[in-house]
Amino acid sequence: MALQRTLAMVKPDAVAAGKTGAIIAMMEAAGLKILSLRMTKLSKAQAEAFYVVHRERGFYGELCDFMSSGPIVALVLEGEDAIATWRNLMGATDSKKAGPDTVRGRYGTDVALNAVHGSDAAETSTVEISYFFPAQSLV
Ligand code: FUP
Repeated sequence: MALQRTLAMVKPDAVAAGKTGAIIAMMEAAGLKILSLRMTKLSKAQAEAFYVVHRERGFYGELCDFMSSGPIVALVLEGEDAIATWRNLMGATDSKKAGPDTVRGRYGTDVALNAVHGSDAAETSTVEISYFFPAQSLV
């Protein structure tokens, strides 16, 4: 067990559907502590930069169009094994395969419109958090 931080995002589909509050309630119920949060709208260029590791994938263009299609809510979550805790709570990438008690199972539509994002490793979480939150903004 290790105290970790992770970047979480409520994606444009879930923000537009009015599920931000319900999703944040799931985070808190899982014991994840919110260190910071903010709503913003990514430009296409910002979405492309955030997902640059996927630039060779066939879905990259659609992913970046979707992620810049409306407001998102970015959060820094902290807790014991926060990265795995949040990813388990998110559920499978394809919302259709996600468990019924997961965020994607409840609020996602498919593999593209999947409601939430979470960092996948400690190294990426540091980079992803700094993308949205300057160090001094973390409570
Ligand atoms: P995850 O870590 O579960 O968010 O999934 P990935 O890092 O593999 O993918 C990042 C995002 O790319 C997903 F959230 C949605 C999008 N994606 C697709 O649109 N189609 C795919 O086949 C795979 C991923």
